[in-house]
Amino acid sequence: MKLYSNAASPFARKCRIVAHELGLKLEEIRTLPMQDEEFRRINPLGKIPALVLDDGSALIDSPVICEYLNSYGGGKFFPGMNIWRPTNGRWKALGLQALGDGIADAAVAYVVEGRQPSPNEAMRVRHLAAITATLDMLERVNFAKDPTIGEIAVGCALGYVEFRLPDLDWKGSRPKLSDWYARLCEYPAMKATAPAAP
Ligand SMILES: N[C@@H](CCC(=O)N[C@@H](CS)C(=O)NCC(=O)O)C(=O)O
Repeated sequence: MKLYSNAASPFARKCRIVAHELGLKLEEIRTLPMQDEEFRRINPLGKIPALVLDDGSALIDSPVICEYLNSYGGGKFFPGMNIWRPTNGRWKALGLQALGDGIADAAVAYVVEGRQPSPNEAMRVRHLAAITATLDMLERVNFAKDPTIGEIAVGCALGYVEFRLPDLDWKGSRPKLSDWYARLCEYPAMKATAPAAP
């Protein structure tokens, strides 16, 4: 299996963590999607990550890829259904994944906008508001002891914020979240996939 990714992407990192935890070998193909029009032959949306399977078919979007890798490797990152308690099991994990991915989406958009010749500051303020309000919400979350895809997505989003928005002091006013994140960062899969310049 080939994973189109780069070392900075919080979305690709989710896939790399799931693969690492399940002992799955991924051939990583590094790309800068904004400068690689050829890559649209694999993902017409032009976004990483994309996973190309051995039969040549491609999966896109990190939630889909992570769920595929989880099934393929017999993992437990996507808990079972529990229709009676949406704050438990699968729905909690998927809800947390949406929050983590949402922070990552806003943070990537914030960074990309900041690199424009004339950044739209109103848009950047809006992205920042999404990030800080979601961090406030996460301060009130009880995370699972055994990380699910939700904890992985939140961890990758926080890692990206730390890497690309180092001046955002999010830890001081969110002690519970920052302690939990520090513990999560001790996992070998987190250490092996720390973000770096692409
Ligand atoms: N929903 C997608 C988001 C992927 C995404 O936004 N990837 C960024 C890199 S971190 C990208 O490829 N951006 C290129 C572009 O938007 O043209 C996922 O979860 O995989």
